[in-house]
Amino acid sequence: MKKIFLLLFIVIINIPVNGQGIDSLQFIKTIKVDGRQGVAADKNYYYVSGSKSLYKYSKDGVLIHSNKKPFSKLEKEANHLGDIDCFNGKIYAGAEYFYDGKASNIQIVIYNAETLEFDRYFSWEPESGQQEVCAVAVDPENNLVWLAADWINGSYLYKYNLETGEYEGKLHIYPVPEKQQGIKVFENQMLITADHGDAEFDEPDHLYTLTIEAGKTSAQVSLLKTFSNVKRQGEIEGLIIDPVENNLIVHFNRGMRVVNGMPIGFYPGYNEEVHELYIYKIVN
Ligand SMILES: [Ca+2]
Ligand SMILES: [Ca+2]
Repeated sequence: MKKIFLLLFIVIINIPVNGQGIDSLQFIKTIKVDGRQGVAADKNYYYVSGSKSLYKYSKDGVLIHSNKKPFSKLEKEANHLGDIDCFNGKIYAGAEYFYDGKASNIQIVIYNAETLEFDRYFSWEPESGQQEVCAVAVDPENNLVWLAADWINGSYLYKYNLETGEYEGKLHIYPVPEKQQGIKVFENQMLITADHGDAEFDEPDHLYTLTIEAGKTSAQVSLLKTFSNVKRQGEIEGLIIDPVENNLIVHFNRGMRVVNGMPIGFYPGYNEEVHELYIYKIVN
């Protein structure tokens, strides 16, 4: 009897909790936006990042405000923004100076969500081994800001103190989603978008998840969603959870042919790249 009880106990504590916050997603609508990199949200607004711009939208898609010079007040030169997050009236962005296939000046740049103006920044720790930045996610529960890297080596997520900006270590993730583009902390999960579906062959992109556990140096990644039903396969980018509506919002680009990372024109029926937010209801 004792043995059976022990066995049962082991089985129960080993049930994987990956994806526990999201059982399924119901598509609601899309909203067309400017900016091809990422998305954030607060109570009243959506925020979208372009490579060199920030936009603020009402939740029905009306442009409220933009900042077309997000690097003008930086101490350390940057020329690229990735996916963004929003916390406590601030927009957190991963920025870098990208030139000739190499990134430098990796930094977490913090903007005022009301004005989209520069507020302050945290510099990256080069000893971490991080070689570029594609996304940032705020994790108030663990007092962290997480950085993701996709281009050279996506094996780790990097942790910085939310208050001081001090580097606090990295999390080894496996198997590694290829071409990571966005991250978001939701409950005790880290959600990761990966642009590894090749639009040339109509392949879908994916959403992954892992469980954040304090003190663990590694985490197993699980598939959460395959985006088969988008208007046209393209590039998945950043993501966010709407804190009021409990919606998942995923940013996609479509229409531009991108081969080996280089734009080479448009697919039939397109004369510009379309940037959209896909909005899904989270069903627990
Ligand atoms: Ca985001
Ligand atoms: Ca893709």
